[in-house]
Amino acid sequence: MKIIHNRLKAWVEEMARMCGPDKIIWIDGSDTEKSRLEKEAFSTGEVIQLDQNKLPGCVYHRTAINDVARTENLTLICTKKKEEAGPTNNWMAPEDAYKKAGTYFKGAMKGRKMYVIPFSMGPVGSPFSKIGIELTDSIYVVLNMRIMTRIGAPVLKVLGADGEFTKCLHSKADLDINRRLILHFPEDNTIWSVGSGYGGNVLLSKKCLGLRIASFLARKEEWMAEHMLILGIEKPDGKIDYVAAAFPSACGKTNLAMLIPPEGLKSKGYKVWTVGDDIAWMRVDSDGALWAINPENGFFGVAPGTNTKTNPNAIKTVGKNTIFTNVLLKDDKTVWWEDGEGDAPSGGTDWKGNPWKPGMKDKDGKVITGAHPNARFTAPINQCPSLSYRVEHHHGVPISAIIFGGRRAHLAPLVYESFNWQHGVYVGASMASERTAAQFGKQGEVRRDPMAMLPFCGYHMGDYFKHWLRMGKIIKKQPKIFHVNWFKQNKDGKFLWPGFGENLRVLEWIIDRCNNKVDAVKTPIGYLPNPKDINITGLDMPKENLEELLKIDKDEWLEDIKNLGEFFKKFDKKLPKEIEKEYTALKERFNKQK
Ligand code: OXD
Ligand code: MN
Repeated sequence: MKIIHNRLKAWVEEMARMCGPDKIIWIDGSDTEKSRLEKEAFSTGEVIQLDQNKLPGCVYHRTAINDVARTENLTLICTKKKEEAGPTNNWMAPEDAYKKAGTYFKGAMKGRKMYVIPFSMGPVGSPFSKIGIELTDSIYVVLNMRIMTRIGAPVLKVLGADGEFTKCLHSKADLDINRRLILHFPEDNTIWSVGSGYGGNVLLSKKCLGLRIASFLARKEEWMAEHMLILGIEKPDGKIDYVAAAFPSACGKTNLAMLIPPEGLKSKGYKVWTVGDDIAWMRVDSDGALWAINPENGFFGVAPGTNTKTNPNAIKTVGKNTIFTNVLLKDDKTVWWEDGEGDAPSGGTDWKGNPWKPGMKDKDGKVITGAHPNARFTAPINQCPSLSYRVEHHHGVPISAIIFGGRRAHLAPLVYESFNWQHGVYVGASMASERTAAQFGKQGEVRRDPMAMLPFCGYHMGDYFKHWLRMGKIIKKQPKIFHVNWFKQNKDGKFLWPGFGENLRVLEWIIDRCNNKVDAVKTPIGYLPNPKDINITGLDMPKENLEELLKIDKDEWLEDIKNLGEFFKKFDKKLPKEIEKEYTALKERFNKQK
């Protein structure tokens, strides 16, 4: 490949001098290149080929045992001023960070190849898109980036001789957790990741560029980079409304993004179209509306828990051309994971590479799972049966509603609508989720996670709230803002709402509100549905559940508001006065209530 971009060439050479690879290989994105890389990875065992009849184009990979999830404590924002990163990010001065990581990168690629991956976030050449170049010593990373982004020669062509790009450097180095760092230099448009091989730390397009660097650029350039899925809801009359929804990790975003309408709604003609499951980049277009693209081109989804009941479209999506990471490898060279398809196989090799049988226990009597709870599939978006026809559209889709959500056993009702944009920003800022058994920490503990961006905002969250408020002034046709909670429980700890495909019934109300089709009840927290307006026909759910789901408990809310107040104190003077105002107003609305 002839490289005409001198700045790019010089940067690659400089990084190569530091990392010392034996060879530099420019990735063109072709199929021949893919076969060559796979063959090499099969020969070293980095990647294992699966049964090509049952799982055509699929491969398997195991990460190191201590390298199975994002490491937030080793993830840093490196801005000149500490204040710019804010109280919710880890920070290091750029000079110190480059120096420290530089010692880990030094010679780290000796005996290895350095792959240069040009990638586009968003459709190639779209005015919504950004270009990144990732340098890596991992074939696994190259194969993943092929699926997760649009890569290779067409991207370099758009970049031209002088285009802007995010400089992304990755090396597995020695996979030593004590020499692992995920560094973001937003002021330099640069990411350095060293010492890890886990997707969220090393597919630098995803959380690193897609959210942390992008959120920083978005503030500067007046757009929004959000941790949101995007889906289209087609009504029987053929009109499609698009929504963008933010949920903290482990709240079922991928399932919602690929939702299949329940039979009753499907037969009426409802359809759901998937645009994205994790990241939305949104801009105000010339019509004054907010338009969103999915900057990614694939899914990096959690495998355990994914089955034909929870997410049939995901199961269809991962049937070919998919990379499975840290799941159970069956003896017949297919894969399985807990709460997946069918019963556990009689045996196989677990995610650690050990022989496995169902029911095996460790020395403390704990069941050994075949797949790691954070095992993943990497699958091309165009294999999703519910794929929206607009994914390659350069301006994406117009957003009618923004939805925030969390996992709350009590407190938050099934759904409510904010009074206006400013109140909606407050609702997003007050988002929280309770820890599940799958997460580290005390179960049931409330974790505040504004807009689901706490681990992903590349700058001070107080300034981020300000940016949201400012965007409200720029967007002429503002989407309405909602909050949902699929996880409310009764006194016996049973879920009140069936969830999954049935969530479309709630989305239906949301879309009706956006199109001024239904009234709502004004409450201290926002507008709630009249119970009759949530369509529950054909749903096997006691009627009282809906009442319970729409109930607001004043004491619970006042308690939660206190907890939120403590959280907001973190932002000190940077908490916008508009958010403070909304906080006080909510308290007053409750206190005025008899
Ligand atoms: C993810 C996450 O992996 O949000 O998408 O943690
Ligand atoms: Mn995510």
